[in-house]
Amino acid sequence: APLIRLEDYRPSDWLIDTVDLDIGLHPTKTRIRSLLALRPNPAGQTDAPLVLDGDELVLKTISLDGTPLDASAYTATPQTLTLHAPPRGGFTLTIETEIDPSANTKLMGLYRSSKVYCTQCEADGFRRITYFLDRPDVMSVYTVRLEAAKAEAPVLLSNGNLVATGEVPGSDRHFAMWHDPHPKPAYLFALVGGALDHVRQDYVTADGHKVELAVYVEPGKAGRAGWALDSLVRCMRWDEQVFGRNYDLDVFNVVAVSDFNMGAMENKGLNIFNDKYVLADPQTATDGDYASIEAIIAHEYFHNWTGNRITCRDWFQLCLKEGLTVFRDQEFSSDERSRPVKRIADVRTLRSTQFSEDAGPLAHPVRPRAYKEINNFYTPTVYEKGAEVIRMLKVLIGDDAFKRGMDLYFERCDGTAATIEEFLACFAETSGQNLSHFARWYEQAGTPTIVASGRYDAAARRYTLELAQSTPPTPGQSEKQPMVLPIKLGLVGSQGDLPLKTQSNAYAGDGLVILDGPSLSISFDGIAEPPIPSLLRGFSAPARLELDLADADLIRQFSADSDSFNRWQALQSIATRALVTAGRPDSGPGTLPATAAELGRALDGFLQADALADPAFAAQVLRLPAPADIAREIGRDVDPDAIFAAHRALSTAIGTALLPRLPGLRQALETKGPYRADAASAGRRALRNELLGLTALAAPEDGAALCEQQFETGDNLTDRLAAMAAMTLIPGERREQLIARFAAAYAGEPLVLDKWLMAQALIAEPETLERVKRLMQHPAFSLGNPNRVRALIGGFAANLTQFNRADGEGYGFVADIVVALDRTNPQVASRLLGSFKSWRMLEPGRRRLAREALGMVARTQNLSRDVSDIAERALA
Ligand code: HT7
Ligand code: ZN
Repeated sequence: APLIRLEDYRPSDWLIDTVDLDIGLHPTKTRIRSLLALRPNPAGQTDAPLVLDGDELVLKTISLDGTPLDASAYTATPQTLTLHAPPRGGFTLTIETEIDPSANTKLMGLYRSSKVYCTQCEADGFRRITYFLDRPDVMSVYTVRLEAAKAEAPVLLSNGNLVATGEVPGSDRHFAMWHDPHPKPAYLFALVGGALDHVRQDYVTADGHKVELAVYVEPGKAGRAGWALDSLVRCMRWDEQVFGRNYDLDVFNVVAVSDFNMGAMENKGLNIFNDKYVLADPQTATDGDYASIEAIIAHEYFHNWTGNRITCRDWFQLCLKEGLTVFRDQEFSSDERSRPVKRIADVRTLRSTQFSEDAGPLAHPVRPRAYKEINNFYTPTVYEKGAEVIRMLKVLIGDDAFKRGMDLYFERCDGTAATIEEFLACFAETSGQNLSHFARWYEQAGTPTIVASGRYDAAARRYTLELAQSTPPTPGQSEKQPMVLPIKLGLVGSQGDLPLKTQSNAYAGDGLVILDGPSLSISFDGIAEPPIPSLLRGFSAPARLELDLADADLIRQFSADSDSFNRWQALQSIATRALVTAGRPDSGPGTLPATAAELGRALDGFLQADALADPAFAAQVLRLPAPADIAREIGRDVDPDAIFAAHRALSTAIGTALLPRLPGLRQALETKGPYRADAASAGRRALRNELLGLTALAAPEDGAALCEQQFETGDNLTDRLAAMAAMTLIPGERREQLIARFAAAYAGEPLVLDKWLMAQALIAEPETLERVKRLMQHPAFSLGNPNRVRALIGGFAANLTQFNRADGEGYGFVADIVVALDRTNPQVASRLLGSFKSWRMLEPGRRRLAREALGMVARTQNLSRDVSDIAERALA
C-alpha cells in the first residue's frame, strides 16, 4: 500500500457544493442515487480530470447535467470513478450505485446490524456507499431522501433537520427527507433505518433555540436510554457555560446499535453509538458504564463544534478534533464528578495505553507525518496524548489566554477544514507567546523522562532543584529535541506547602517551572526546613518522572501534599519501585516484605482517618499500579510471570495488613436505599469492592463467602460483577459455580455477558487459554460482533501472564484469530493485533515466539491494509 504523506497535501481540484442523495433501503440491494453539484476549486489545478473515490462499488448509471454519459467519457472501477475531461465550469453529476448492506461485515459504509440499517463513514467509509471526493476538506450541503419498507424501517433518520415525510403511493414503502444546512465533509454523513424505540426531551439552548433531543434504541430497551439522554442535556448546558457553544440544528438524535467498530461517531445531528455506551440501568450497567456513557455522549456532542463546525483539513490533523474533544470531555467529567479522581483515572489510562504505545514499535507523533491506513491512527497517542497537549497549552498560557484563544478559534475557523497551525496561531495571538517550540509536541514521538534531584542547604536556607529531560528514540526519529515541559510544583514542609521565592526567571511565580531545554537548575530561598519536592502536580506534563525519594519521604508526602494527584502518586511510586525491583527476572521478592509493611501501615492509617471522607479517592489509593505498568518501567527482558508474582505478593500482603479493618469498613461503606449512579455513591461502591478484592487475596475462604453473599444479595450490576471478579482470584469449585450462576442470571444480556467473558479471559492461570477457547463456543460469543471479540479475545490479549505464556501458545492463538477475523472485519482484526505492541521488551524466549506469531500474520496472503500495516510496523 502506498504511503500517504503530510508534505504531499494539495487542495482538491474539485469542490462539491451540494449533494442530493436518494437512498432506497433494501436488506441486500440498496440503491443510491447521488446528485453532485461540482465546480473547480480555485485553489486547485485547472484541467485536472475528476477522480472520485470508491470502495467495492458497482456503478449502475451516470449522467452529466442530466444526460447519460458516453462510456468513453469515464472509467469506473470498484475503487475509482474517473471523468477524463470534465467541463471547465460547474456541472452536475448523477451517479447510481447498488450495495448489499447485509453482506457488509467490515461495518464501514452502510451496513445492517440486528435488522437496523446504519452507517459509519469516518474515516473513509462514505466511498463504500457512492463515488465521492471522500476527503475532509471537501465540504457540502446535504439533502437526503430515505425510502424503505414501512414495516422494516418505520424510523428513518439522517443528518440535519427533517423536512418532509410521506407514503410511497401504491407500495408498502415510505420516505423521509432530511436537510443539513451546515456544509460538512462526507465522513460526517449518516443514516439510520429500522424499528427502534426512543426517549425524547425538548431543550432550549442558551441563545433561545428549541431543539428536540432523542435517543433511539432497540425495541424494548427504551427503559435503558434515560441516562444517555440525561447526560446529553447536562453536557449541552456545560458547553454553553464553559465554552460558550450553542447547538445549531432543530433536532439532535442519538442511536444505539449493537455492531460497531469503535465507541461512537459524531455524525452531524445524528450521533451513532455502540450500544455499550448508551444502554444503562442498575441491573445491566456498572458505575463504570454510567461514567463512560456520560463521557462518550459528551465527547460526541462536543465534536459538533470541535470536529464538525470546524473540521480537519486532512487526516494528519486528526488530533485537531480528537485531542481537543477528549480534553473537553475530560473537563466535563471533572466538573460533573471529582476532578482529582478523574485526573488519576485518566493518567492511569494514559500510562497504560499511550506510554506503552510510545515505548514500542507503533510509536508515532500526535500528528503523524505519514500513514498507510488512517484507521490505524485512531490511537491513544492521537486521542489521549493529544488531550494532554491541550492541557499543557492551557497551563502554559494561563486560563484567560486559553479561553480567548478558544473563542478566537471558534470565530476564525468556523465552517472550515483547519490545521494544527491555524489552531495554535489563535493561542499565540491571545497569549502573545511564541508557540513554535511548544508545537514540537505534535511532531516528536516518545515519552520524555524528567530526571529531578534536590539539594538542601540549611545554612543558606536554600533548596536547589536540578531538572533534566531526555526522550528515547522512536521509529524513524532517532534524535530527539528537548520538549516544553510545564512542571507544576510545590515544596512540602512539615506544616504544608512552603512559600516559593526564587530569583530565577524560569519560575513563573505560581508554582510553575517551564523546563524547555535539556536541563535547568532552580533555587528557592527562605526555605527553613528540608522540603519534599512535589513535582508534576496534577500530572502537568505527559512525562516519566525520575525522582529518588526515600519511602519514608513518599509516605510523608502522601499525608501532607496539598496536591491530591501527587498524594496518590507518592504511594504508587513506593509500590512501583518495589515491584520493579522484585519483578526483575534476576531478583527474588527481596524488597517486598519491607515495602508491604510500610505501605500496609500507611494505608491502614489512611483508611482509619480519611477513607470515608473521599471513598473514590481512597479506592484509587488502594489500587496498585498494574503489572503491565511495571513491565514498561522495567522496559527490557521482561518476565511477565515474575512481575505478576511480585504484584500478587504485594497485594496479598497489603490485604493481610488491612484485614482486621476490612469488615467494619465495608459495612460503613454500604450504600443504603435504591441504587443511585451519582459519583459519591459510585465512590463508596468502588472502595467497598476494592476491599473485597483484597479480602479475596488475603483470606480466600472468607473472601469466597463474601463474594457469594454479595452476588446473591447485590441489587446492582456493579456489586454483583465485582463479586464475580473478586471470586476469579480464588481458584476452585466455588469460583466455577459463581461463574455459572452469573451466566444464568444474565442470559439474554449480551453486554453483561461481555463482562462475564472478559473476567474469565483475565484469569491469570495457565488454564485460561483452554477456557477462552471453550468460551468461543458459548452461545454468548460471536466472532462477528466487535464487542464480543473485544471482551473475550481482547480480554485475553490484555492478560499479561497468559497472552505472554512462555510456550508462545497465547501469541499463536491471538495471531490465528487476527488472520481469521481479517477476512470479515479488518479494523477489529488490526486493533487486536495491536496487542503485540510491547513484544520487543520481552525476555528473549517470549520475544522470539511473539516475533514468530507476528511473522506468521505478516506472511498471510491477501491481508487487509489495516492488518498488514500493523504487522509490518510492529516487526520493523
Ligand atoms: N470520530 C470517531 C472515530 C470513529 C471511527 C474511526 C474509524 C473507524 C470507526 C470509527 N468509529 C468512530 C469517534 C470519536 O472519536 O468520537
Ligand atoms: Zn472523537
